[in-house]
Amino acid sequence: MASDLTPTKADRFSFGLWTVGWQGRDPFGEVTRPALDPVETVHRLAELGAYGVTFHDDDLIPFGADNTERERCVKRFRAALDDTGLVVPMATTNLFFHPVFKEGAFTANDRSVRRFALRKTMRNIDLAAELGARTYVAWGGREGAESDAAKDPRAALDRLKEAVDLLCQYVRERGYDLRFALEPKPNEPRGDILLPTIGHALAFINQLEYPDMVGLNPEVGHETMAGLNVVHGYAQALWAGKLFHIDLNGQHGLKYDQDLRFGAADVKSAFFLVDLLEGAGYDGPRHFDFKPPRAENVDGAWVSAAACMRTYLILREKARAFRQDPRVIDALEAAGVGALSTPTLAPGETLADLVADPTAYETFDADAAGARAVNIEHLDQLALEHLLGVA
Ligand SMILES: [Mn+2]
Repeated sequence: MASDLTPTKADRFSFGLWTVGWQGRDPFGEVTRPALDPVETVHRLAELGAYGVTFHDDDLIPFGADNTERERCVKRFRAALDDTGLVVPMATTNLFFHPVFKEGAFTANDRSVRRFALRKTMRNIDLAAELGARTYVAWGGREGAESDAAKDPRAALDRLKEAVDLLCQYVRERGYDLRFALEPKPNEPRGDILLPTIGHALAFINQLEYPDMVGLNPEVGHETMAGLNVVHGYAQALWAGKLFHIDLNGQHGLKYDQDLRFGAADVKSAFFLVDLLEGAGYDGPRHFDFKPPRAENVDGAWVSAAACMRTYLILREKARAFRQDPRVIDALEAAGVGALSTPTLAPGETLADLVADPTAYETFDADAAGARAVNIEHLDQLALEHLLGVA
């Protein structure tokens, strides 16, 4: 079992430059760690067994850099990728840090800011495509408001749709093999953010000009911050064919965005999430969007990154063992879990047949059905015991 807990490129683990590179600045304190050179990050991630690295434009190229500086940054980064074999599966735009985005980016009331945000994004899409990325994430951290008087949400959604439609058009015209993944989040840094949950984002996609090009990048912590069931959210994105990319991390309930390492908070939910992803054959990157706690030094940050991958692999082992355990197979049968996959109408049966079927209603014994055993607790306890290592 030990060898299976060593990450390899086949496991498709990826990290953002901004994760291990987070210096620990928070609203109450200065940085606690030095800046990391992206080249060093690429080498360290490769040594730890990751297969991919992702970035915001500003993680790699300082905001406002001239073309010479830009070329230099990209050249060094590309050389590190070539040296290590690491790939860039995804890239994204920083549309939140600079004060220009303080009132929004694609949905700023100021039209010139919206135009700047679009151009900044297109510029990084060019680089993403050049580096082979297949997914472009859009997290609208500043696309929101603290005042319902100061932002017309319907106009904001119009402008957000306009932006995504234009970016899709750009990708099509350039011939890039790139899809967009929207990342929902309910709040922080704005008081309230547009597209706060997976469900809101799925509904938004239906209104777009090129809905096939747009899916989701759900994040464990963000759904938890909204008080929602993470596994259900990811499952609905899968069901809709929209799970283009994932952000794995940890979050204790409805608090500020904690960005803990994967599995550090709700480990049972993490277990069932890995079970879902592996069982559904999700073949995209296992991308970690977390922040090593501010109290850690640089070495501690790398311990935190390695632990994200190790925990995923442990949970993958646990999920496999759970699914293969004969007691679990019996318990699933006893709980009728598989029966839900049988359609409610019989093969060839019509709506009229259902309406005419007395056993479905007239003679159906609802009281007896109400008294049946559902056997959920035994099954759930088996999952917990697998997770606790006593199964
Ligand atoms: Mn994220």
